[in-house]
Amino acid sequence: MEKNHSQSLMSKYFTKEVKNKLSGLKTSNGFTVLDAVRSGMENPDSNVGVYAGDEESYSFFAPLFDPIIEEYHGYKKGELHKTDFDSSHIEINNLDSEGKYIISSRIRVGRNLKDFAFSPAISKSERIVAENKIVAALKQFKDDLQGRYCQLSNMSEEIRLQMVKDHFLFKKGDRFLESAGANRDWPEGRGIFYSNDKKFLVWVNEEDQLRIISMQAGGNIGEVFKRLTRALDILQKSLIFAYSGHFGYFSSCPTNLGTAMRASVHIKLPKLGRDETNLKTICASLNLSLRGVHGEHSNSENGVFDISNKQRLGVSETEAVNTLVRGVKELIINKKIMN
Ligand code: ADP
Ligand code: DAR
Repeated sequence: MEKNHSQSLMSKYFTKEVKNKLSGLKTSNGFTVLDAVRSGMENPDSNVGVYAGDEESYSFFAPLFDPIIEEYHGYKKGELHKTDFDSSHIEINNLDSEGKYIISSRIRVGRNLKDFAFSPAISKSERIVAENKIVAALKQFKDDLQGRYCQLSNMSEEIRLQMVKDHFLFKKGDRFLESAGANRDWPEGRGIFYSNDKKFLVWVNEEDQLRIISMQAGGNIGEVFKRLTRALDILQKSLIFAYSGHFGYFSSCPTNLGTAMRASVHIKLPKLGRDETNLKTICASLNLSLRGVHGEHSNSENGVFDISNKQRLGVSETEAVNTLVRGVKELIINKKIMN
């Protein structure tokens, strides 16, 4: 296979030796290493470039996945993942009590059902079984978490586009997911649950089988975290998630292993935002990711950016949130935003 001259972690670690070692291996879902690297091969601008088709992918193709995971998360073989949902450990609850900088706060986790193939390898029938199991579990939500589930196949294009515009619904699978095979049978078996106040959402069968999301206007990340924790406590009473002591919660993309948590703020960076390269460097120094207002691979609008924790594996949930808390504190309280 020709090296595709990209800067992705896949192109760095999918050497001829690794390819020869792993070719011919197939997981119980029929997933091969060429399936795992297809997205990065077809999209040379990928940052990572690999996806797992199932839990087995991470062990069958460890010579490829392990160095990518170590470089992305700084997490080594033999390490044990840690969990902490104790909200009292969050260092600052409201990151912007005066409402000067932060438009909205969101925390999401990814989850996949134990013994199910992930989005790149799951069959249409298995995806629908997963959807039905998840929708049944969503019916448990009461009070502020109570809401409704809408299948994408029954949603008008107008409503779908509006929900994407309002940052609630996932976009139609991007080209990275398309190449990975995650968009097969679109939109069958996919949908969104949202609470009546739209502060709690669950995406079903996007990149992972569940994306469990808590979000609200303003900077009160502590409230967002507590709502998410309550919802997870309810869901895991009836769903068993793919998990291991080393990898934490399994995800189709290795960047989302472990806590599978991305805590983000939409924040106004009027001056810093003028030099996005410099801003990206500042964020990287704070172990933060910089995205546009419509998520990954989108642009900022009117000086508003999506800033979030980069590392998800080898940190606990509260440590992931505190990375965001400290980063935002650095940006706001040290007045970097104003200079
Ligand atoms: P994910 O967070 O699930 O990895 P994306 O980065 O693509 O996926 O973001 C998904 C959607 O969530 C996008 O529409 C994005 O605008 C929205 N979003 C992310 N963070 C926030 C936030 N802090 N406030 C409001 N919307 C957000
Ligand atoms: N765009 C792919 C995936 C990177 C991480 N984002 C996810 N999983 N949504 C890339 O390799 O750049």
